[in-house]
Amino acid sequence: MKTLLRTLFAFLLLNFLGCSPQEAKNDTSSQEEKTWWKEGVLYQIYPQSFKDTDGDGYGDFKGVIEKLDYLGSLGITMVWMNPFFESPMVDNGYDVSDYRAIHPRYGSMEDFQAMLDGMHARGIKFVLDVVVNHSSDQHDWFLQSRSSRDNPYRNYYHWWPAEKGTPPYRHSLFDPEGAWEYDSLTNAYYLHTFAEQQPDLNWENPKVRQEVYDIMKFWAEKGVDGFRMDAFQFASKDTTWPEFPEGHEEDFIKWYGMRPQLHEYLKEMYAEVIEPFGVFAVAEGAGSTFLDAHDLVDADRKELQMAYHFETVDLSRTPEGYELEDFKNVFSKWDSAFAEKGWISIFLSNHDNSRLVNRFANPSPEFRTPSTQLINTFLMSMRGTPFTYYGDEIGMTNIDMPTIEEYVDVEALGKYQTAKASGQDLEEFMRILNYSSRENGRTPMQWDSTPQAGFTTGTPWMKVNENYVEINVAAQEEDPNSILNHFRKMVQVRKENPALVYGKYELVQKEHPEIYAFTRTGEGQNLMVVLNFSQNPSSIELETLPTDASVIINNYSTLDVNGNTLNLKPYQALIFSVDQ
Ligand code: TEU
Repeated sequence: MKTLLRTLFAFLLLNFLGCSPQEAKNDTSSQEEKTWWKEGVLYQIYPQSFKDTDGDGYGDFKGVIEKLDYLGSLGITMVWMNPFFESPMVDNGYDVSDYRAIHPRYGSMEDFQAMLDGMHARGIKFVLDVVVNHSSDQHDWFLQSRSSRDNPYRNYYHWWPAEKGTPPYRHSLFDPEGAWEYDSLTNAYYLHTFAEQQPDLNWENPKVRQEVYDIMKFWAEKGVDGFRMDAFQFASKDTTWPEFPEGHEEDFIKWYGMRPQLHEYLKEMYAEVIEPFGVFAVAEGAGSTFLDAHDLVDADRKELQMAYHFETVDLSRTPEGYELEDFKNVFSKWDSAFAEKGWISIFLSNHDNSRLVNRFANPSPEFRTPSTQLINTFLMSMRGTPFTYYGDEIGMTNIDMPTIEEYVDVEALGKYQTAKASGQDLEEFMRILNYSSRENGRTPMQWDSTPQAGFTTGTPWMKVNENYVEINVAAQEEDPNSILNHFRKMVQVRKENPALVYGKYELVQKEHPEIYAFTRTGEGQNLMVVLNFSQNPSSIELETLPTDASVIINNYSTLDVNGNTLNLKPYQALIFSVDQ
């Protein structure tokens, strides 16, 4: 039902924009400027889980330095690293207490510089996570702000004096008690969209905005190439403080985020930082309409360069999984909307989600390899910059955490409290949490089959997945047909075939229940991508069939063509040139 409503909504919007999805797709004449961030492949590193070199159980910069050649060998061209700044770590670093200092667990500023230089030497650009919708409650700005009502930093945050009564209820994404927190020190409430230790910065205050630009300049001067703007849709909010309407948690952004001022702030940021430093910026979130998304990223807007939407990950939040039809619809719809103008990223997993394999592929031992290869083929074949998450290049899977006591994530704990307070079936809640929690995506990188997967010599901050003996980088290096080596091939294929970056996307046999087939045409190429999303063999009739000579990628060693029919093995993934 939800999907149906969304599809209807998107359809109405496209009409509102003056084009049907079909027209939008066909009109691809004037793509905007070609650039490195469109042509690149981004790899996301969750630093505390990547590689530990000092035995404290947390990944560090020296660990990334040790793995620079590995990163180079993947062929990726950008790294986005989750926050590593000074922080009390209530939300694993998304609660920053000093934006110019590095948390000691990751190393020093010299280590950071060495890591950055090492990436640059390998042609890899660096994208910094900028967490400025909120700071930590331990940031000096907040300590000052809460100290007295007339402190110069008071207006850096949103305060509600208690003599006005209780503030109108506002939903918080992490706190079951809502987004206003009472602080007895000045007898007032402060606003926090996320955890109570993450007070929202007041973007209406020009001083706050200048502080943010100065922080971005500080890092741009060190050589970072791009910024990922965390939770940025919430930076501009409705400060007439209306009551939060019940039942609207899901369209929270529509109610309280993405106010028109957001665009003014972004234009200001573009003029102050993005343009002068020649860096790029990607927003987490794309608003709630295509129009919003275009306003954020179209080149002539001079705001951001890219955005990512959540509709893909929203498809698969329960163990019941997703329907291929919905998957095709989401991607086709977004592609249509951006065929002419603007640019988006393509992502299927990140640190806020469970593992790619469990959500969009098939984790069973029999099918894990071909199905992960298939989903990575898909990721690298769409228009939009592919974002891949550490560990997905080897098919790391979810862990099993059936009881709440094992969880450390602030979001999981908050959701559990909400479920309990509202009398939900906790057994069912845990079944879904075990499948969907963010903890699944944060387990240590599985490097080899030595203890703790070669991640640390100490006790890892988060348990290593038991399957590391089987699923690890070292084992897959040895096997030319591994998920890892297929990933490498796909990165090369994307780099060598500009049609996969810029070409027009057209769905083929939309209604096929098992196969997702589409063409990518342009840049002098005419490519066909055929993916059997089923664990059973399937077939498709095509006008042009692949031959050994025209195949660009195949995750099996065989090709089965019979007359006009292409027969595919379970999770077989093919790309071939239609011209040859
Ligand atoms: O997430 C922002 C956000 O909108 C969250 O609701 C996110 O979708 C949710 O955590 C999914 O489980 C960003 C970061 O990516 C996240 O890790 C942080 O916890 C959050 O901001 C607060 O900084």
